[in-house]
Amino acid sequence: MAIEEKEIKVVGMHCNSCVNAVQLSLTDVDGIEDAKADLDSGITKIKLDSDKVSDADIEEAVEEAGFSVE
Ligand SMILES: [Cu+2]
Repeated sequence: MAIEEKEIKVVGMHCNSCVNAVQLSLTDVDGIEDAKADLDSGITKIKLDSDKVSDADIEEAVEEAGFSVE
């Protein structure tokens, strides 16, 4: 277990439903404990277990919600 905080930039969010969709999709990933996305900046803070979650997992979850990582 290696809990870590990571920051990514999500592109394409335009309202609070988008923010929720991104956050839900991320916290759905096994090993991601928390995700907080900021609507204006796109900056998304993720608390994760780096033994379980790779950058590719994060990108995949964001893309599943319909957005992309910059
Ligand atoms: Cu929206």
